Amino acid sequence: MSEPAALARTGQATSPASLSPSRAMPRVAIVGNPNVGKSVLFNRLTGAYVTVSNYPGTTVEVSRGRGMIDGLAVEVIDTPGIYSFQPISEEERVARQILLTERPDAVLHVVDAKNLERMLPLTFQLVEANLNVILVVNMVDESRRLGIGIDSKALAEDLGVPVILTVSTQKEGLPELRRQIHEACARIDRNGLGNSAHRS
Ligand SMILES: Nc1nc2c(ncn2[C@@H]2O[C@H](COP(=O)(O)OP(=O)(O)O)[C@@H](O)[C@H]2O)c(=O)[nH]1
Ligand SMILES: [Mg+2]
Repeated sequence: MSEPAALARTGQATSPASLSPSRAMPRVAIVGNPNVGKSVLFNRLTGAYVTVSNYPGTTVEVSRGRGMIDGLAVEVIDTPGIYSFQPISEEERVARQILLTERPDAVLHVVDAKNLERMLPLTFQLVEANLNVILVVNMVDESRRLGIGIDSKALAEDLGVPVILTVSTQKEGLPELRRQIHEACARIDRNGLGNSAHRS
């Protein structure tokens, strides 16, 4: 088989398969615990042009794809599942590497609505790392069934980041999430020095 990582790094903007790591395109990273719906969301946000490759020097697989978010072409990265931003496992090291070296314009922290409290410490860690976090509270179909109510407005105020309730499998909440991603990516100065200051 051909080497997808090499393809992804050719940087030829004309080739649909080339998802160059340059800043030419806004970048959106999906992070969170295993089994919260990251890959379902990744598939919802990306189209046919997806590459899966081992992160350099590791056996950890990372998927990258291109998505059109309300008319804006973005690169979307599905990062390996992590429990903490302090790296213990190889997956956590790779996820941290991606977030710190690729400085995504938006970081979608996907959490399971049924276990929200247990997952919020990671949200705090990501915010502390100065990342442009959007909290995606997924699987609200299941939390509803359990009678768990989630006040996304209050949560957004407490955290200081946008909070979107979703059922990724049914596309519920995705129009609002797209709006938030578009806003996060559109406000980045493409000609400037990147996005390091957007949480100041
Ligand atoms: N009920 C429900 N199941 C979901 C939702 N999102 C994802 N899932 C399911 O949760 C499982 C894990 O999803 P996946 O995207 O592989 O999680 P990942 O490990 O975070 O990438 C799969 O069986 C999905 O179909 C959701 O919003 N509601
Ligand atoms: Mg996955």
